[in-house]
Amino acid sequence: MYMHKFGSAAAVAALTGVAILGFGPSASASTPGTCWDNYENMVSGYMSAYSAINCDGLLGLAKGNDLNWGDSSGSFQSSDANVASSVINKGNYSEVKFYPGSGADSNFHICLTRAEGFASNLTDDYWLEERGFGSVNNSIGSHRWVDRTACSALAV
Ligand SMILES: [Ca+2]
Ligand SMILES: [Ca+2]
Repeated sequence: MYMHKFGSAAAVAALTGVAILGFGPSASASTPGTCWDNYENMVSGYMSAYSAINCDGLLGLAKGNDLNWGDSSGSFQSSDANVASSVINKGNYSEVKFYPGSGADSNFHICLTRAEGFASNLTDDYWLEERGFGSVNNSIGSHRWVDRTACSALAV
């Protein structure tokens, strides 16, 4: 009987430990240094890009396409090209397709779906999801809104 009680107490302690560990991830989601707050506070219908990871350093917000992030017109201009390290898609209907360089007509791309919402660190992403094609980080030069069927590679 004594041994049985001891066993129960140990089991309770183990369960408590699991519960505490389980609370960790949801607690960290509301701390600074993530894209969650940026996403929550952003107006629906737009995409946005940031110069640093975790959606720090806003480069611009766009409701439409910008086929050249390095020119002097549109939502992204001059020094906005080749510096983005995190992105948000809070569009109402479409996915955002990113390209290296200007023109937004390359086969090389990565898409950010509305379901994904944001990519908080583009150093994890590669053009066409192939490491050999190079990192998406600091190399986005244009974007378009597209249907899901226009995407073969998705940002994570
Ligand atoms: Ca950057
Ligand atoms: Ca532009």
